[in-house]
Amino acid sequence: MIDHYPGRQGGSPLILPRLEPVTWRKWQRGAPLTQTQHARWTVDGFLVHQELFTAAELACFQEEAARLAEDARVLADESAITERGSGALRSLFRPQAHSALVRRLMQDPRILDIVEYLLDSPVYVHQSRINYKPAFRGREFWWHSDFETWHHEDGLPGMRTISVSISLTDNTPYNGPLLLIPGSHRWYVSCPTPTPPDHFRASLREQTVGTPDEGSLRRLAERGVEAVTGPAGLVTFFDCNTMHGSPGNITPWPRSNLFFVYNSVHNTPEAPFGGQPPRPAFVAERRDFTPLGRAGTTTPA
Ligand code: 6CS
Ligand code: FE
Repeated sequence: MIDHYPGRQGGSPLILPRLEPVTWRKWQRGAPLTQTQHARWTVDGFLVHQELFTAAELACFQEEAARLAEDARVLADESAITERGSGALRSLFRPQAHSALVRRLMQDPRILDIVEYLLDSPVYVHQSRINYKPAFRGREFWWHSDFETWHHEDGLPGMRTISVSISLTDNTPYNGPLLLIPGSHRWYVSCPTPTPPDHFRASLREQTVGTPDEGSLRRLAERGVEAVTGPAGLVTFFDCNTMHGSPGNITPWPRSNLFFVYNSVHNTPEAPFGGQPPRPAFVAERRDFTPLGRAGTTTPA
């Protein structure tokens, strides 16, 4: 098993060029996104879509996220991750296991059409989560490339995966908005620290392994950093390798986002490249790669 993106083996940090295309399909008339959006995706590694959903739909998503956060059965599940110190709900992984609405939303054609176009492939959900980033208690997510983790801890071989984040609350400059580094998706930052056993138990609360060194971050951030701010309902598509993070939230207003991670069916997980056993199913799908939407079954199980 050749590892084109080595890391987690000690030594010093490395910055290597991305091997896969960013966009697997050129823009053409009839594409589900504008030529400008397609160009922005290619150059920056992310794009922010306004008004993909109606205000009524957004209200349903918000109610569902609040219902899940108050369901004792859900909170007792291993997929509910709490904040260090306060015990407030930080993330709920695989919310579709508890919600028919989330199961429908994750295969909504308004999202799928764009993802399938950019990846030029049928897709399935590798991971999903609601990051609640609660008022006063929401702690930071340090800078990282999701791909670096999904490669070393879940075994995704290549970069053919897109995250879609639906903001369920207003994302202001103050309540811990998603920060993205434009253009960073084109470079793979190899992080030397070896993967500790059962690492996800700590990393989902605070990630300290698989995070880039400050020198690499300075180089990647030469074009600056972009904060995704705007009213609830923003939909941010970002490449699996776009460097991102978010500050803590000490304001009275939560910053909750619903994420779906769509992986190409041509990029299914192998043995984790970091040498540890695979992470559990609530964090990484390893069994059912049935394509979503029109490419696969049309109704959720
Ligand atoms: O380890 C993971 O898969 C998760 N960790 C972060 C910080 N982002 C991606 C994902 O939610
Ligand atoms: Fe992330």
